[in-house]
Amino acid sequence: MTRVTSSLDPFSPEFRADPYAAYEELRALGPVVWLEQHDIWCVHHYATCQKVLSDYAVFSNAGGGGIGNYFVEKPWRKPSIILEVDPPEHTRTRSVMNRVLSPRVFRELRAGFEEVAAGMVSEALAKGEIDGVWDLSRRFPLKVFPDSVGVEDEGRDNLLIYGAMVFGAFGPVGDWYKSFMAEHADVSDWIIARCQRDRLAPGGIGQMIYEAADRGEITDEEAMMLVRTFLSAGVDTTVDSIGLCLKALAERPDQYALLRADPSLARNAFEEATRYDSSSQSIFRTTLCETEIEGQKIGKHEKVMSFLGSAGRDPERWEDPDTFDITRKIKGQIGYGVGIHGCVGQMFARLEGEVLIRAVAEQVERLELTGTPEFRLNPGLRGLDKMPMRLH
Ligand code: OVM
Repeated sequence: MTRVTSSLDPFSPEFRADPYAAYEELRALGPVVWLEQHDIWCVHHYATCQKVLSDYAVFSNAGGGGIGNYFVEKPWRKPSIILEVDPPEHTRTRSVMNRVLSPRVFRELRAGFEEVAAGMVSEALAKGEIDGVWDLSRRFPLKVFPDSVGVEDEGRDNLLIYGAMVFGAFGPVGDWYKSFMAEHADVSDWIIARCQRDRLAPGGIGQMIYEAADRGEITDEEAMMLVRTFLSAGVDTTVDSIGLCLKALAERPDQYALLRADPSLARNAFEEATRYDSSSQSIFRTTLCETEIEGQKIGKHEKVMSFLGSAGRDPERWEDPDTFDITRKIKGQIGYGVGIHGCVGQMFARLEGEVLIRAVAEQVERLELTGTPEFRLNPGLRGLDKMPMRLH
């Protein structure tokens, strides 16, 4: 069987301007496509994404979460000990994280999050004319997330810069990325310093990771690395998800009216936004051996890009996939990934998203976009840089 190839480049400005048109094109080509611009495979249907992401014995994470292939090239930083490892190593670190991120922790965090969200939304409302990114979707996670982990106040912008480095490294290393890394070389040091035991506030989630080290479940070095995971993947992701949810709501006044009438729809609205326009559009696996997907032979140590963003729009799985419907029965969306590597912080993200969106719904009569939202150009995440809006 000859392989199906495409010249689409998922990292190009054109693709990123409208990924959903490109996904439709890819889905029409068949279940597995070779992207000749990058010499990688991709899958873009719900069923094949699910299959690839669930089969960790063949589709490994040890080759790196981005396009870089750690089986042939050196990683830009020490690989993550949870994202970029396979079982059995993964099982141990993941269970430490799962135990720390318990339902009880989120129950305890909720009231504080609600208070912060209410305050930020009322300040934004008083301003009237806002940047939805700066005043809401960036401001809220950048406060509550480091507060919860136990990272000090000073210099928190470094979290956004580091997130941009980490997710930027998921894409091909181009000029933008090289200059960005050179400009921010010291940010990694800032982050690693904040991952140390004595820098993390008592009672926070960071300290809870070190308590697992005290119990002998992991080493101190591993605890440091797991805190690094929080500071790598915990901020930009939620900033972008909340921003995209606000954008979807602002673009669909009918949907916002439903939410305004019943703010308890906030959690479902955020879940639907994660299907409709996830901040994580793609994630990579690397084959450990020769294999086959839907009849397509794939060699050993090849990269496979799973388009989560396309899985969310697959008409074989979703009715009216291109319609943003906050009342949709949304079980099973894979915007957080799926399988053993499915986002470990997803309950954190859902809590942040629900609480902020709900606070908006409770206070704001109507959202009005006053300019075109601008996307930022990070290869690993989809999100906004600017969203001029008026709150009524
Ligand atoms: C990590 C990490 C970094 C980026 C993304 C991610 C999607 C994890 O450091 O563990 O998960």
